[in-house]
Amino acid sequence: MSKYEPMTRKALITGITGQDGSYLADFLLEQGYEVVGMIRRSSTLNFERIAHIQDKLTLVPGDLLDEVSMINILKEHRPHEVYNLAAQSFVQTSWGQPVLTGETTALGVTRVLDAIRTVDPEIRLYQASSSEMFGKVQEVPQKESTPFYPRSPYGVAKVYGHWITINYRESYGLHASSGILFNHESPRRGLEFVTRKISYAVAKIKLGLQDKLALGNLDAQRDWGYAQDYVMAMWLMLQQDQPQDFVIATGETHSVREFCETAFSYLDLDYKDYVIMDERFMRPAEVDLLVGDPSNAEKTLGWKRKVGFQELVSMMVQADYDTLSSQIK
Ligand code: NAP
Ligand code: G4F
Repeated sequence: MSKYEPMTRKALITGITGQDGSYLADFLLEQGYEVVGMIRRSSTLNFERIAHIQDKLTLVPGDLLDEVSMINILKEHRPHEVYNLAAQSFVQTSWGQPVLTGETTALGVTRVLDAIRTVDPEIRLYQASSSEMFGKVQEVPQKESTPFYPRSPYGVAKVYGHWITINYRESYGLHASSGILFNHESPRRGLEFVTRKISYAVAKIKLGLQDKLALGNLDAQRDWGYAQDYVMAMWLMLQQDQPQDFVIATGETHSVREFCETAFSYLDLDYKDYVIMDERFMRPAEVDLLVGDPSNAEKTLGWKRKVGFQELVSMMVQADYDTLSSQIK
């Protein structure tokens, strides 16, 4: 552990209303941090994931598209650590909204970095890089040195965010690190991502609320971990003396078909009776196989995932089943 121990530690999280932002906020509060969350203006509140801790957070308006808002937040709240988790994070949407994805997921990182450089270059930054940068993989398993070959506007934007973080680190000496996180899921995962789409559908089918589940490519393989395990790695990176980039993964890969099999069988159903193929969910370019090598993070950070594939799937199906059951009572 580093000697870096400010008296009252304060962290700013962008993307606090998202899956990872909410788990990271839980974790940092438990560590005794004062947590500031940047939220973008919307006509309706979407605080479902942080409702249980809302009174412990300082929520401030801002947007990755607007550097002025970030400069003002940094000036007013003076965090020691910034976790940049905000992004247009859904790969499929990135083909329909490539410019917005670039503005947010790519240039948004420059705005965060530059706001830090301008206001206080001592602030430590975590940047949410992604295994989607490996795309058409050049090596199996993927590690920190594996070349990138992104296959979506989202993946391309993340490569930009990754390299601009390295560039600001090397140009200005910022303590800025990227976590190359492989897919991580939870009961708080957005309903459009395939794991939650499946777990939610399985629960609905079991309860007689849905007949079929329409999916795209069942053969894609992903290295799926549990989001709560992964946010700890983000924090560990910022506690190191030297900034560095790390792959965070389980080291195992499973197909979408296998996820279906496991999720349906958890509630004694056979996925073959319910899953149908739908062209609308196929992608213009697919990432066929992702599997990460987390050995550097395990050795250097002392990080290790706790939850495995079977436990993750069961947890997600059970959570959706419990929620839906209580709603129909
Ligand atoms: P998520 O649930 O989709 O959350 C994204 C967050 O970004 C939301 O809070 C969203 O706010 C916010 N946001 C979007 N556009 C913004 C803007 N212009 N200004 C400010 N905030 C904005 O994503 P996640 O799964 O938690 O992922 C967190 C980060 O890790 C993302 O950068 C993602 O790309 C990256 N990542 C995720 C995974 C994964 O498997 N989950 C893997 C690798 C990397 P609203 O609530 O207002 O929409
Ligand atoms: O769940 P997904 O949408 O996640 P994807 O594309 O792997 O991206 C996620 O992980 C990235 C890390 O590698 C993050 F950076 C990113 O922000 C996001 O969190 O799709 C997973 C796989 C894909 O191969 C997709 O083609 O599932 C396949 N799939 C098959 N049917 C489907 C569906 N995906 C979705 N969303 N919906 C389907 O019906």
